[in-house]
Amino acid sequence: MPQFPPDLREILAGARRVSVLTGSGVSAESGVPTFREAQTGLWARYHPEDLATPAAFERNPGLVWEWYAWRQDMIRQAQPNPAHLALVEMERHYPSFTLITQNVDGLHERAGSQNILELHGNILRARCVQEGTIVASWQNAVGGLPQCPHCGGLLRPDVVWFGEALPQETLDLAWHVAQNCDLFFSIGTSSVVHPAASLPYLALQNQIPVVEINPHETPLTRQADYQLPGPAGVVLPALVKEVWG
Ligand code: BV8
Repeated sequence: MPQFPPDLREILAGARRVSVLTGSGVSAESGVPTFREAQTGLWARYHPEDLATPAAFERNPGLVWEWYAWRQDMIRQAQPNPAHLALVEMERHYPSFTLITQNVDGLHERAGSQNILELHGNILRARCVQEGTIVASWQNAVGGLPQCPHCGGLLRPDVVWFGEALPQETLDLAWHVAQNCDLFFSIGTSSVVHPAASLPYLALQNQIPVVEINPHETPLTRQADYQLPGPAGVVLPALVKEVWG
């Protein structure tokens, strides 16, 4: 059972408005490889930054769809883990709780979290390249690529690729809650992908306590007020138990 700094318990118990930023480390214990690890086996020769881009899709939509189909299958078989469930429990204890996620796996929603901001979209949805329609299920054209059920056009994964703008309304809301909360968590993210990675710094600039949960150091670690080393699936349930029994 991890030991927590005594004052952290008071801060958690006394907080009213909590903002949480999660990255793929939160889904690691569900068996979903983190973004940097997602390159195993078949995909070892590619970098995510080379596949998750408009240029890659333009160049070879079949290859990009193969990668996403591989990830979708994995995610459909995955279950929310104790980290996701602890965040659902935490949300119940605070009058205001916003879960800002970089993850595209939908596991926070499946776990039961309510107030979620999906900064980078959702891999289980697709979007029509021609008309922008969002679909949750689709067929492939005969021997071809995922096809829009409305216009027959090409579908793409409904995620934000490198070089693409994040959904502005969602990002604006994330900016707002990062600066207007009384406690900010950064959990399971390498803190290198922007603009998401800048959110904890906004909290720090507003003298809001920042807690990082990650088994490894990140660029945020030295500036965070608290760094709880360990897997989110162990640390978060222990934190919830420590504060709320
Ligand atoms: C944009 C969806 C502009 C797709 C993803 C400023 C500075 C530097 C660079 C930039 C900048 N501004 C923009 C950029 C460029 C770029 C960027 O940040 N590049 C990086 C690589 C340097 N950003 C962009 O391109 C963004 N767009 O800025 O557009 C613009 C504006 C207007 C008009 C046009 C354009 C878009 C970024 C979004 C990219 N899409 N995902 C898909 O999933 O296929 S990003 C992808 O990587 C993930 O979604 C995630 O957000 C991101 C980072 O991954 P992490 O979640 O952190 O995962 P990672 O594997 O890196 O780390 C896992 C962590 O978990 C580790 O720390 C590990 O220790 C920890 N861990 C492991 N196990 C556990 C654990 N933690 C807890 N418990 C465990 N058990």
